[in-house]
Amino acid sequence: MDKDVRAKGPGKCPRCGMRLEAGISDLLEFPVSLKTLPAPVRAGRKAALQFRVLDPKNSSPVRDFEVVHEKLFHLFLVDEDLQYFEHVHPEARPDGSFHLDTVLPRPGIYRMLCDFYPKGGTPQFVPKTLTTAGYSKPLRKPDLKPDLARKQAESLSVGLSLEPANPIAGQKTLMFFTVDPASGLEPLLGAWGHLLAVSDDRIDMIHEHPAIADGGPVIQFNVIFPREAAYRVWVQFQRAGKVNTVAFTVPVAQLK
Ligand SMILES: [Cu+2]
Repeated sequence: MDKDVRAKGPGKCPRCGMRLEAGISDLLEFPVSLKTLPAPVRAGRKAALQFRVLDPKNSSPVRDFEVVHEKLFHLFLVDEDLQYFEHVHPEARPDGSFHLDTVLPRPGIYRMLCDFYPKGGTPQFVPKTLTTAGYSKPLRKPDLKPDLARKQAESLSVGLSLEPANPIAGQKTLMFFTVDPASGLEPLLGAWGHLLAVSDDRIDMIHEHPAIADGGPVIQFNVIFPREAAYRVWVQFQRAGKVNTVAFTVPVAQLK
């Protein structure tokens, strides 16, 4: 039986000929192994990162992935201070692994969010951690001050208002981003925007797409911040062929 074979309607499996059964994929976590060259990675030098997704049932490498937002694998990379941010797409190799050549700018502990959808599984968001060579300082929290001020990026500026104004952990926060100018706004990787929220202790990493957007100036994301923390929130919008990335800091309180 080929568990990874999917069809929209009834029929036979193209591989083994068995009748297809209706079903819902089990919610399973797919582990990701990360190898680097060199190991460990040295800050400021070229490094190659190799990601391999493993089948949780038999630990064999997964080779088939669904395309999500035009890519097979999205990777978000942030540093300890939550100042450095990358949203990149490691290249797929025939053996199912994904490769990225990068330079991590400074020594430290980097957090990554691997976002992919194994065929026959469910969408996966797997965080990984990488420490640069020789770095031994204890884990620390960056000192993040609330920052909701309008930001200027390459081809537009971005404002942010929140509802409720003081977000509560575990409850839905509506985030209204207002872009100026809005003319020439374009979808970026199949969405009107991309959002990554990371808690100041770097435990929570949330990747969201707009709940409401139509190419106009207001782009609404609905986010549930899981815990009381300061969250660094990056958003990306494309206008006139340019990708704009800006960051805000949103304090999230406990329900009183
Ligand atoms: Cu996205």
